[in-house]
Amino acid sequence: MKKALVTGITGQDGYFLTKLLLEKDYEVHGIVRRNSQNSLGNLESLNESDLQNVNIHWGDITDNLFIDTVISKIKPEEIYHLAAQSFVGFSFENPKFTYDVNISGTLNIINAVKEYSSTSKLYFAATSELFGKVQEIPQKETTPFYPRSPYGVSKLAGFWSIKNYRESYDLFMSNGILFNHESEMRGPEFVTRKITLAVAKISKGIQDCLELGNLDAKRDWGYAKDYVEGMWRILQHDAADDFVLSTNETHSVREFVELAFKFAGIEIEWEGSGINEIGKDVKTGKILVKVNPAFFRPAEVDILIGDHTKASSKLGWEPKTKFEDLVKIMIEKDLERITRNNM
Ligand code: NAP
Ligand code: F7E
Repeated sequence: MKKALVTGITGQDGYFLTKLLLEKDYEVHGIVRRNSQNSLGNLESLNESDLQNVNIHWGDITDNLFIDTVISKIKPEEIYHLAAQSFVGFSFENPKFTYDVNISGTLNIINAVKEYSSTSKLYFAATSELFGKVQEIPQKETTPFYPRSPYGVSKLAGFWSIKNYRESYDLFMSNGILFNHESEMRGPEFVTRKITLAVAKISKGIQDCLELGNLDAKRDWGYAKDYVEGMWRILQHDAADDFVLSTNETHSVREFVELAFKFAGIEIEWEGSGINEIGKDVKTGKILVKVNPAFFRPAEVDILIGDHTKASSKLGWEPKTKFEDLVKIMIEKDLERITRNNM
């Protein structure tokens, strides 16, 4: 039985990756930081038998003694390093914290592999935020980086640390440059889930209006379940390397909003522009969407669209879920949750 260690196991990707690894008969170990509720986050949505098969190690990735101990004890065949302060907006307000977790925390993992478990294969969760102010459309592995946030900068340090350790010490360390991937397990502060939660509540009459920032931002949005399959394939490849995973399509926040309302049975139309733009219910004329500049970022990533040709040809990876299906999955799950909680 192969052993895998997952950092960030309580997050969105941690949930889907754990399910995948258990299906593939791995012995799964996960790092969870202590919290006052002893909460296992998204892992609590696993069925009971799956949850019992996950070995939890309580600790923080910024604690190098803890990381050294865990990695030297388990010596996993595969390590998926997903833990991060992953919210771009928050990184502008808390850059030092973001650097501590995303840079020092990542260095702790990389260095522990070098010192105590050099045969472990390591996956690092890099990101399309490395491309930031894009230098090329679409973005692929050779596109120059131009991060636009403390989060992006921190992930750039992680990306290059992986590459540097790989080249310096001949270690199997790979970067997954993943474009946005979303799901019903997505944190509520990210724009897709913020939209589907609000639309579900609005359609059930328990919220009046949805306030958003930049409606024109465009993202290459895929489904997280498809992307964790790509992470696994990256570590099964015969050599460590860097791979873009994307859908190769881009859509605006505005399009996401329209579709989410459509799947909840509400047609909206837009009026005005800039901070005065509003989205109205076509039938009732009620204002359902407003722009709130509080959600603008000091520097924005205007457009992301990937090119996953390398992952397709070398790993046989393809995203399976189309944009419309992703929005439908998310809104249906939030409608179900809201209905259940109301009853
Ligand atoms: P997420 O839902 O925010 O999960 C982040 C995970 O990291 C959570 O389990 C969190 O634990 C954990 N964590 C944060 N700080 C930690 C610390 N100091 N010590 C231990 N654990 C810590 O993120 P995600 O969407 O699953 O993304 C997974 C990874 O991929 C992240 O590194 C993210 O930056 C990267 N990424 C995500 C996307 C995307 O679109 N989702 C795209 C590209 C790259 P708590 O539950 O305790 O908060
Ligand atoms: O923003 C705009 C916002 O916070 C998407 C992380 O997983 O993907 C994610 O980062 C866009 C931005 O994700 C609101 O300005 C408008 O342009 O959902 P987001 P993100 O910043 O793209 C990358 C690949 C990662 O690596 C990250 O870890 O939507 N936007 N109005 C808004 N965004 C939010 N959050 N809230 C709004 O009200």
